Amino acid sequence: MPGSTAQTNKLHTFYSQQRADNGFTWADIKVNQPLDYETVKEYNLTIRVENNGLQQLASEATVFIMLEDVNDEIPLFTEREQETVLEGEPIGTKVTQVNAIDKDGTFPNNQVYYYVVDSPRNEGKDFFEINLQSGEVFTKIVFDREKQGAYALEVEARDGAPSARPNSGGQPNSGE
Ligand SMILES: [Ca+2]
Ligand SMILES: [Ca+2]
Ligand SMILES: [Ca+2]
Repeated sequence: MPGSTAQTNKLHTFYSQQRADNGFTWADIKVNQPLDYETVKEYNLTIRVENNGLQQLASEATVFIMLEDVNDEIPLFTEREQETVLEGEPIGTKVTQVNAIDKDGTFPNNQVYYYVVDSPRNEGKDFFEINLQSGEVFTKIVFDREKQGAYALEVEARDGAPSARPNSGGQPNSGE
């Protein structure tokens, strides 16, 4: 019986199917569509049984369904930014702090770790380092503006558990 909210099956997320087995009648509860923990975490279904007798009898029961979070959300950076650092500043000067958000509902699926992308295309990879947990970016060299005036640095955010997304090969989700 659909209720008035998504939690109580307003959207017909679940349906029941009658099945006869060994002289008993079973009601299988099935899903019509994939469930998403980040949208609805638990459901509350009312099941009604009726007989076909002369005198109609009915009874109702409530079934609670709790979803378990899987790691299906990717950490996403909240902004792209441009920062400046003065030439001649000592090594270890903080340049900026980047931030990524992972919308998964539970730890460690929503834990974010930060990395400097280790690719030859990443111009700034030898000149900056990033704090794994905080996303703070520090200098690794003393800059000389006369040598080069600007660097592009690519950073990556990974989450804390193997991905539940298709074709992920058991690696965490990552975003750049
Ligand atoms: Ca999800
Ligand atoms: Ca999830
Ligand atoms: Ca995640």
